[in-house]
Amino acid sequence: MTGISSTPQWKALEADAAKLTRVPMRDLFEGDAGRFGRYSIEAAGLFLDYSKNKLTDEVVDHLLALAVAADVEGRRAAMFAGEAINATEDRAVLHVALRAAATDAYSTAGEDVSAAVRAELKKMKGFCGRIHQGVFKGYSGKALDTVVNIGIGGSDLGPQMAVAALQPFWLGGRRTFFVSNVDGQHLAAVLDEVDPERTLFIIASKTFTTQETMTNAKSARAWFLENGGGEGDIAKHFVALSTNTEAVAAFGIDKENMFQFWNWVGGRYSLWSAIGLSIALQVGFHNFEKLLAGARRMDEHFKTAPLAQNMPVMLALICVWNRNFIGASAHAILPYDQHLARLPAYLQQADMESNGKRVGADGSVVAHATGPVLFGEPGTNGQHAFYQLLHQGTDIVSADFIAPAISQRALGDHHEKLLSNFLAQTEALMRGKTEAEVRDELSRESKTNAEINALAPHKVFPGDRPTNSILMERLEPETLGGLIALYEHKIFVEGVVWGINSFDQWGVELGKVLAREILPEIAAAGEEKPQAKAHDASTNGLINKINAIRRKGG
Ligand code: G6Q
Repeated sequence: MTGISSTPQWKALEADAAKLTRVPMRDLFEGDAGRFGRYSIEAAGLFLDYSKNKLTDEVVDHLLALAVAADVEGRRAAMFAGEAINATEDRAVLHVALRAAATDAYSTAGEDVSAAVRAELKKMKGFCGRIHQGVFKGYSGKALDTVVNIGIGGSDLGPQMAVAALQPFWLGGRRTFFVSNVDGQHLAAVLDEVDPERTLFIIASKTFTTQETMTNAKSARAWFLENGGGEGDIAKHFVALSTNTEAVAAFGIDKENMFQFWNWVGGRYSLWSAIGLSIALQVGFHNFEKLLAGARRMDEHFKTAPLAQNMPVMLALICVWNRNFIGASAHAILPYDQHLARLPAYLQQADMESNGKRVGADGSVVAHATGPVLFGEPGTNGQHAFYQLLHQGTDIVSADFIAPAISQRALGDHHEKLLSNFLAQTEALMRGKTEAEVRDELSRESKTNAEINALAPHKVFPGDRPTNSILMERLEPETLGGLIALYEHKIFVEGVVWGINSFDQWGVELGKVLAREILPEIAAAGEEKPQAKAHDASTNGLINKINAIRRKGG
């Protein structure tokens, strides 16, 4: 589908966008009492209002026709059927199987995967039980109440986001830390906080070859051995989450202490697998099961709801509309819940690693824009930082506002204030403030004409900034599961429309290879190195500069 932009459905949307250029969104609301009802969907404990986008019924019809032209339904069926839709890696994409009902049977390449998933979940449940009851003990006989999850990318961002999001569900007395960066300061700071006798290290790596994770894992093991643990105690304090049994064994982790997953689970789609062990340990396995159940509800909805009432499909089509026809090059994720502070970072990977692609399935360069730049911060913090650009910048930035109607931690009128800000922002972004409104306001403040002329242009808000609002009753394991699955499927649908493979990530390889080449050129502290010559002038110059500093400072 590289040629989606030459289809009549695409052309119809271009014509729609041209027609709507001079129609302010506020006019679309005027005299259309049904707009909110027509442009909202409820599913899996979530409510989506997409009416604050520059949409008309005609646009929605054309977007749905585009989804049909791109064969969204066919590709969705192929994903659920376990076909190798990740063609460049020749892999199925079956994270939905990780949260399947006990009666579901998923398979790929003629092989049932559901039994293996259930067996691994059972193993995780048993392990969580033994840790929580203090049966699985550390080397000195103490219960393990602290977890350090060592992983990066997909083996870090998902569990870290979910553990933070579910803070009200943490089991008393338990702590979880996440170490990802190869910068030794990250691990060192965490090791300062933990007691070797009571700490379980989870080495989370699908491949078990990732430089950052292996470096951190080896340093953590060395620290453990230097701080009271013996070689024979490693099995009591180190477990692995991986698909690579041999590498896990070579690291010295007992096969019994390895929780496996499979190559049909993409890293950034893996928090539902063994990679979620840190979540289950921190909030209890029953809550991890609720997280899976929430995602399963969204899977069911995605699989069965007609396209026009399908939340992930509509969210994706709106993103396509804003990206390709309204000209939004960036998309903000704005959760109005402090516990969702890591959601923007998590979705940044999920979305940008999946849809930051420029080549279609047939290998040719696509003729249209694909994934936008994603960023975000929790509200209301972002309001005092980057919202200025959202309201009055020269670029259109679309945004998702996400909020629970009821806080898990009600405190005075904090939540009412939070929600009023959430609503005010989406209203302001949609309506804006016209010059006439600004002038009227300034004259009521008794400003002179000269003052009004000087100030008015600065106080105009163009409006027409597209937003989606996603509500839930409370942020809890089920709704979090549904929310994450919503975005997973949304990203998939966008990729289908854009004709790209959302499940590979070749773009991260080049830098990794070059870093391996450069590593031996970096001086150890105090070491004299020959001048670097193998690279471009900038890279050579920087290596030489760094080495000169390190030689003197060593
Ligand atoms: C995710 C990516 C990537 C991956 C990390 C860690 O989809 O593939 O972020 O998760 O590079 O990889 P390992 O789990 O193999 O260490």
